[in-house]
Amino acid sequence: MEGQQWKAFLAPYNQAVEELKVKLRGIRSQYELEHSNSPIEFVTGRVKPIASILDKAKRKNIAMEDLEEGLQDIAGVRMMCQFVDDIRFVVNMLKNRNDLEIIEERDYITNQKDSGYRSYHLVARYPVQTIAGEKKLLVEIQIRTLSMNFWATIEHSLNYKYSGNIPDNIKVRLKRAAEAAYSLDEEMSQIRGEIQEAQAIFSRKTDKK
Ligand code: 0O2
Repeated sequence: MEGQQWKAFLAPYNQAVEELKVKLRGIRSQYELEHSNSPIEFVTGRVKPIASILDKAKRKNIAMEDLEEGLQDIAGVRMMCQFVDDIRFVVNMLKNRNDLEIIEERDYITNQKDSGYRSYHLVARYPVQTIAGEKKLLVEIQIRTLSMNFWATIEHSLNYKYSGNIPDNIKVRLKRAAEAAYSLDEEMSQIRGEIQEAQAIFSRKTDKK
């Protein structure tokens, strides 16, 4: 594909990511309006860079004409939660939306990856309206706690730095860090009630200012 063709190919994916960021951030604002604790802490999104699309297509043996169906994460949205239990809640909320059709789920929380990676992945079909009509695209939504996100972000950059071959001594550290991240989630879940009460008081206070 040439530069202009890539631009045209990626445009609806950009639109999907931008739309979903607004819509999913809206959930948090609605909770804030009602003064209740939001199950979502923050939302990010990105369109996969062309170089990563090409790398992944090569690695998975996907032909260029099959990219739309073969690569499920060209459009990616990430939703961060404070507590592990919020993830299940957010997943159900997404399943009940009528602007998304969930077609696949990957639970890397129950089934942690060997690397130590934990996160809940949903693949959805999402319709964008273009001047040529409606286009249904695949988007990947990753839902994780702040602690899972911290670990994954760092591991991702180390993987990049070492081109996928992280030295063994660092791998061991990362495994330990993954266990620590897991414990952090466990500990926070134990005092969830306390934390949420404190946050509710704090948000009422800052509202008055
Ligand atoms: P990026 O830069 O995040 O876009 P595969 O890529 O073969 O492992 P598949 O079938 O595409 O997997 O789907 P999966 O596993 O649901 O999603 C892959 C994405 O999940 C990755 O995207 C990462 O975002 C995240 N992920 C999966 N495993 C790991 C891991 O061990 N560590 C980290 N940090 N992230 C992980 P990409 O394409 O790798 O890159």
